[in-house]
Amino acid sequence: MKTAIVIPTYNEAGNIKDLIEEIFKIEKDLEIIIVDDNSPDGTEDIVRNLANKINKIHLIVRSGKRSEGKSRIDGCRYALVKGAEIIIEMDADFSHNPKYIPVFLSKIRESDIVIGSRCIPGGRETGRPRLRVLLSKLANFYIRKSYGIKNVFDCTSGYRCFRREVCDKIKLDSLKAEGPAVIPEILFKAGRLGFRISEFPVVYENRTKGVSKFTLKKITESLILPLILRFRGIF
Ligand SMILES: Nc1nc2c(ncn2[C@@H]2O[C@H](COP(=O)(O)OP(=O)(O)O)[C@@H](O)[C@H]2O)c(=O)[nH]1
Ligand SMILES: [Mg+2]
Repeated sequence: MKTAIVIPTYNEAGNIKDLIEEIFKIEKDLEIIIVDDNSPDGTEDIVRNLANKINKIHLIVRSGKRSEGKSRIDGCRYALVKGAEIIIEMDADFSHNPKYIPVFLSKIRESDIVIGSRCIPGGRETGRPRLRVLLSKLANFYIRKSYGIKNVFDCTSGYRCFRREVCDKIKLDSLKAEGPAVIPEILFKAGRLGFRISEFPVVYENRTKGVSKFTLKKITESLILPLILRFRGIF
């Protein structure tokens, strides 16, 4: 396995098959790791059927407490064990257009982390309610300031690409976040370790199938985690 794409899923039955097909249309030379949190809508069965036919598709089914953050980490851990050199992280709902995959693969040659950024010229979110976009911008601003991240504008983008050394060195077991707060947590740690981080503009499109699992609890954790880490002396 050279390049792996890690996709966390929860109730993405309407999206996952189309997304996997679309990814392989764009780039054949990669493996896809789906980390499903025991979705009640049958996402798991759809992926298992595909994985039985195509050995480049891998399914991890988690049990117990649902966690988007731990799912992302489990996916990266699996990719490392399988020997992936490059790991791309993306969502299942087509917010992250697979057309950008070749751009990640080209830009990662000169970086350790490449971020698909909504917060630099040319990048943005479309189709989302204005309030959600505003909330996401404010949260990103606050998280960036509270972690003291200076050289990255979109700290909460879950559409990004790493070299395996990044996942090796940040010690995945030490990450605290349960939800998407793990995204800036990883970035902060990688920045502190001196990894080279770059961004290029992407347009996020709002999902057309399935529903968002974004909750007040997730945003609260994203806002509080930097303070907890600071309090514990982690930075
Ligand atoms: N495994 C797993 N994936 C999740 C969970 N919550 C959300 N996801 C996935 O994480 C990605 C982002 O979630 P989404 O609902 O689109 O959040 P939004 O884009 O912030 O509205 C999607 O691929 C979801 O299916 C969870 O609890 N477990
Ligand atoms: Mg989404």
